[in-house]
Amino acid sequence: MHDLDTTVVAVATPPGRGGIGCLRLSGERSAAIARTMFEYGGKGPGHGLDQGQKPYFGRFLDRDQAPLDHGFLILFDARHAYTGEPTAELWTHGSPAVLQELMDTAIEAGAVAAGPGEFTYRALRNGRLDLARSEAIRDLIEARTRYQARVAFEQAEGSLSRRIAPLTSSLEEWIARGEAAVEFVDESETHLPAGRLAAAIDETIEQCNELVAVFRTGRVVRDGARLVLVGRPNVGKSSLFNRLLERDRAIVTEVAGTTRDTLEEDLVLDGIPVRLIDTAGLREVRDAVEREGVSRAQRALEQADLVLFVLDGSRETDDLERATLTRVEAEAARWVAVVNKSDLPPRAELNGNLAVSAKTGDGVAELRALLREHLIGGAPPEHPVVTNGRHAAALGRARDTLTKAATAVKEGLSEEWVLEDLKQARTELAAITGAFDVEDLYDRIFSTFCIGK
Ligand SMILES: Nc1nc2c(ncn2[C@@H]2O[C@H](COP(=O)(O)OP(=O)(O)OP(=O)(O)O)[C@@H](O)[C@H]2O)c(=O)[nH]1
Ligand SMILES: [Mg+2]
Repeated sequence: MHDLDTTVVAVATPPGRGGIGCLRLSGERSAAIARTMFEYGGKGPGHGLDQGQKPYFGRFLDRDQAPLDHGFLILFDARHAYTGEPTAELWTHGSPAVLQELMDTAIEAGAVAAGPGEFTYRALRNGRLDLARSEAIRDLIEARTRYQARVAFEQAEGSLSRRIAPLTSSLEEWIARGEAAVEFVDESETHLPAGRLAAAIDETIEQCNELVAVFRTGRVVRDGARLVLVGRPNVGKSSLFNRLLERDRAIVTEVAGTTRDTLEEDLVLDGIPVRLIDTAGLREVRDAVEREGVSRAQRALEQADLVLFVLDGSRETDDLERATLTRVEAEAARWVAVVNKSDLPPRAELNGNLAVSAKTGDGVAELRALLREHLIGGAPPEHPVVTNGRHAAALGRARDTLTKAATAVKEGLSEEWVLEDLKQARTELAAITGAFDVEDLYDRIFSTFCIGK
């Protein structure tokens, strides 16, 4: 991959049949190759076409120059193309046979089959996108919900890159000053003003911290969350599971201990993909099956992004329930309680918890809102700009290195020391947007793209 001198070709539309399919070429020879495969106005291949980004309607020709399909050819010059190099798009009918034949024809004419993400990689190398924005394009393609798509789109438009840029440029400036200070060590006016440097570092640390904190919810937006229903037997976990899924998935009976295994289903909660997990009621076990069920529930509890602790409002709280709560408090990363069976006369204290009825559906809309709030904060004030673990990890490392630098400044250590840390922090931040040429990083990232993008 990554020989930029070639002209690459790929089918950009997904595999399978559809109304329309698109074959895309990028590279210096893309127009020349596309012209040999296209006949416009019955005047022979390539006649009368210019690079004007307008669609020409005509016939696509196969390897033997026989007409195979009709459709549109669009030629883009480098300035107007996604990849920043001459591009041709062939819009055919969405027939895998036609697309395959045209792909082979293009290859015979000198194009090379594109690897995953190769078009976006070219866009990056030609300065059309930075790395964070390229990754956002991948996230946009992979988005399962409108909310995810919107967050990814904002990042593709540069929402994260705009936050990183001032941090890197402030570091650059201090690095330049630091280098001057080291170089002209005898000239006192080049010494770094420790107070201002310390303030600048602290400010950058704070910004990194803010962005790392965003990732706590940002991660959930991009990758989804594990939401686990936990509680003592018979409180209505499976009933709530079914209610949230809006279908009759789990077995519900009046017998305590109905659910024995964990059950997992996907659910979209106001745009956030959620893996919803029903578990066996936590209790003293009587046999091996129950023991396994309870230990699976326990594991699910530990791995949850959020635990929904279900109580039964129609029964007095007892020791078992208190023991279950203690367990949830100790082991769940985050949890929220809900009191079920609000349609029955209440016996237990609500203690400010939300009351719902899995039976009638009362309070379930409020429950959804509550869960969303616990997963990604309240009504979306601003979309999270950090949703990608790679970015969060780099920000965390930059912050840690800057913390070292701040200590060095405060302890009056030599400028060389501070400089090393500043440079390392800059490298970490720059790797987010790919401002440095890091081939192996590119390889890792672009291999996760689909072909044709
Ligand atoms: N009145 C009323 N009954 C409910 C409600 N939710 C559940 N139930 C009943 O409570 C009993 C237990 O419900 P399940 O959903 O099986 O409870 P569970 O917590 O999954 O129980 P285990 O799987 O045994 O741990 C059933 O008889 C349900 O019909 C509710 O909101 N109101
Ligand atoms: Mg159950």
